[in-house]
Amino acid sequence: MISDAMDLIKNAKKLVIYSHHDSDGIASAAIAVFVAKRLGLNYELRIKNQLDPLEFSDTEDVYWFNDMGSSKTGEMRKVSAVITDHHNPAILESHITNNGNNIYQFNPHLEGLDGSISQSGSTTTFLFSMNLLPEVFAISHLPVIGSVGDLHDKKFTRLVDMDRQVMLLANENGLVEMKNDIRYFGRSSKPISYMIRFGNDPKINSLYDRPDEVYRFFESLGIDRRSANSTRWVDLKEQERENIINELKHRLENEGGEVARLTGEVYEIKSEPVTSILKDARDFSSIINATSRKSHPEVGIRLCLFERGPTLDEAMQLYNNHTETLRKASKILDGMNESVMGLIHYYDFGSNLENNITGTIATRIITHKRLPRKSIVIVMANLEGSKKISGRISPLLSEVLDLSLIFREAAESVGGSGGGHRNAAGALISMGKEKEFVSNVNKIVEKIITP
Ligand SMILES: [Mn+2]
Repeated sequence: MISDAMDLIKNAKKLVIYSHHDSDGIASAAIAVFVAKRLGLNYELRIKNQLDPLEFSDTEDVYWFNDMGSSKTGEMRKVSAVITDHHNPAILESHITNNGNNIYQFNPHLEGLDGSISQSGSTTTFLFSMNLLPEVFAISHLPVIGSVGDLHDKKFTRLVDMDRQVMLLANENGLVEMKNDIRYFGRSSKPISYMIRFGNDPKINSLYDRPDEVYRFFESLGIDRRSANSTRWVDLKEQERENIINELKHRLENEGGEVARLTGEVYEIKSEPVTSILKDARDFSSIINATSRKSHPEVGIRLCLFERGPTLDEAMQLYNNHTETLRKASKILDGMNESVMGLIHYYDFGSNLENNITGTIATRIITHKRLPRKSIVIVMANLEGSKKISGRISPLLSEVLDLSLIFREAAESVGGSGGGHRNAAGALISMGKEKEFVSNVNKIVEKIITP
């Protein structure tokens, strides 16, 4: 089957690469582009928030869907394609031939793995590409960037399963280095004052979003306000990092926090100098994500493929714009009333939110807002005549609920579509159907969990 899928791509008159608009999708796209270029294929690239099957039905072209596609196979007609994805598949088959389709599907769910922690989209794309082009080893750092971008290191504080296998390969190839260190975001892209202030996994109540307390904390360790605002974690000396970690652990112990989650495996890009903002894989992923959200995914892809100089300048500009967009969205959120139905907390931004960041905002709410331990967050925004919906569930609930299945059912019963992962899902429905959608989600959840 793999060789048939490979032949389909190699013999394509035109290859159309579709990839998802988040960092895992951009890392996947970079791998696919690398492969297509090296094989000398005639290709075109499209980065999408979601797929509209009408866009590619019944053409001569061959499609390669990365980090997307599996949830839409039921709607595809006469499509020749390879899917390398990790979202919950609508059709659990590796070769899909109904409705005139010829689709080869590579997806961890078909192997009995949980795609939301075991194997990212970029890991799936990479594993498939190893067969197509052995030189793809040269970019084995990209699946690591994609996997941490999808938070696959969160549950076990390190990458596991296939993501881990590929990370170890990248390590053997001298591209990625793993370290045991603090797990807060921003090791190479944010000043330590920011990193400690917004570090939330684990949350330290006496410091979290308390800037004055954070400065006092650093002063007690001999780091003044100016240095705290200008020094990044990777700039600190080993001894300084150790002191800070020990002090943070003390605080966590006193507060009854999750001490064990403070440190874990982190991943660094070996070829990046220590001064580089892209040194930490998670920081790298947040920057390529921003390029895509600001409609310039090609900049992120060029970063993935080792371009620097003006490309990096452009990426940083887009990153700053994206940060500003998120800051504004958070402000709107602060002034908004949430609606509650059962375990669901939902927020309808209407046309006050760029519809490609509903997922980002939903993640922010589930991580930063003080919600009950069993919560479902739903964020909506207008998208032309439709509602774009993103959902997230708390870790405790994802043990018992699969949000991708719930969203699919709830959306389909109002004539829309939905899917995604256990803990993070999305839907697209007609405007005006949103109340019905939320109440459908609630009904399905109540059937699974008796409140
Ligand atoms: Mn993904």
